[in-house]
Amino acid sequence: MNTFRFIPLLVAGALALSAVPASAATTLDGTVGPGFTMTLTKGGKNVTSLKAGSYTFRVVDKSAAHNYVLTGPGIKDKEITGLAPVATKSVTVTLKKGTYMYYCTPHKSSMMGSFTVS
Ligand SMILES: [Cu+2]
Repeated sequence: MNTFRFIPLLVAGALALSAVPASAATTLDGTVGPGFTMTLTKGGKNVTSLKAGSYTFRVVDKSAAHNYVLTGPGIKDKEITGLAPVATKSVTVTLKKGTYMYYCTPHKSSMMGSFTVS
């Protein structure tokens, strides 16, 4: 076997792999308020199931009466947007297999949703 022909192939292969970052996060869109509603969508569709991996939650909080909290495997009641300010925030997290829930703390019984990760 000709070693000098093989080496350029290895280099080309390494470059091709490094061109695709393993940590590329998928963006999910969340909204909360101004009424007693909250959503989580991906490409305009309600999120009910996802593949495990890295996701950026981009949350638009339209009310000072609500917050947007995410909880599930590896994530314990993470507040993405808080109660006081009306704000838009992006948080990148790693989702593992299991069931996640998003909710508003003061209105958890009515303002919540869930999705599964496989
Ligand atoms: Cu609320």
